[in-house]
Amino acid sequence: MEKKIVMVTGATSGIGEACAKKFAQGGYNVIITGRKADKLASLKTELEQLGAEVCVLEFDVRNREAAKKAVESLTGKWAKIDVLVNNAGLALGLDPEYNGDFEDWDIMIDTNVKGLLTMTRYIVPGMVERNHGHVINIGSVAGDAAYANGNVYCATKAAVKTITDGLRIDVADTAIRVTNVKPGLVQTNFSNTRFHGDDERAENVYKGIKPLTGDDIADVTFYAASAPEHVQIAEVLVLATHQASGSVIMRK
Ligand code: NDP
Ligand code: 8X3
Repeated sequence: MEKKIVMVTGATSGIGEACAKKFAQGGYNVIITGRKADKLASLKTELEQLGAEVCVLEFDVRNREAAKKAVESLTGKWAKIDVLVNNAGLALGLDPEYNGDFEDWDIMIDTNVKGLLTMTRYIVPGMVERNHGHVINIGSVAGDAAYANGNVYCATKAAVKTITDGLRIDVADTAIRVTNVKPGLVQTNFSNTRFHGDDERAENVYKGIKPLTGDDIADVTFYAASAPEHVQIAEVLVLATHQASGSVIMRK
C-alpha cells in the first residue's frame, strides 16, 4: 500500500520537527517545509533513516508567491497530501499592548494567521477534489484567553481557533477532518524567539515546572491523524500537569 503523505510547515525546529519525525516513524512520507536550508537537509537525512521518503520545500510562509510555487512544484504522489500540519508560527515580545512593537505584531499576524491561511488556501482544494484529507492547525492555549502582555500573540492564536472552526464548517460535506491542537508550555525555541535571543529570559519561562516537549505535541497530533476516518478530533488542549490555563502556572 502507498504510504500516506504529511506536509509539516516550520519543520526546522520544535513541534514541527518532532511532528515530522513522529509521522516518519508512523509510516508516512514527509514533506518538510521551512526557511533554513541546512536544517531541512539534515532533517531529511534523519527522516530517511527512519524509513520515510522526504520532499523538502524551502520557503517562508509569509511569502504567498513562494508558497504557491512550492505547492505547485509537487508532482505525482507528493501532490496528494493526506495531512497538512500548519505549525509554522511564533511569538515576538511580551509587552503591554500600549508598548508593543509594530514590526513584531506584523510578523506574528503575517506568519501565524496569514501564513496558515495561505497554506490552507493552496492545499485544501486538492483535498476537496479527492474528498480526503486532514488539516491540523497548531493553535495554543493562548487562543483561549489573553494572558498578561500576550495581547497580539494571543489574538493570532484566537484567530487560528476561529479559522480552524470555519474550515471545519466549510468542509463538513466532505470527508476532510480539521483539528486544532492547542498546546500550553512547550520547551522549544519558542521563548528564545519571543525574547529575541535572550537565552536567560527564555530559560526562566520553564523554571519550576516540567514543561511539555515537542514530542508530547507530536504524539497528540499523530493520534488525531491516526483516529478512524469517521472520528474527527476537533480540538485538543494539551497542558503541562502544573499548568491550568494560559496564566495559571504552579511553579515549585
Ligand atoms: P520553534 O521556534 O521551536 O519552531 C517554530 C518553527 O516555525 C520553526 O521551524 C520556524 O522556522 C518556523 N517558522 C516561523 N516563522 C516562519 C515563517 N515565516 N515561515 C516558515 N517557517 C516559519 O517553536 P515551536 O515549535 O514551539 O512552535 C511551533 C508552533 O507551535 C507555533 O505555531 C507556536 O505558536 C505553537 N505553539 C508553541 C507553544 C510553545 O510553548 N512552544 C505552545 C503553543 C503553541 P525558523 O527556524 O526559520 O524560524
Ligand atoms: C505558546 C504557549 O502560553 O506561551 O502558545 O502562549 S504560551
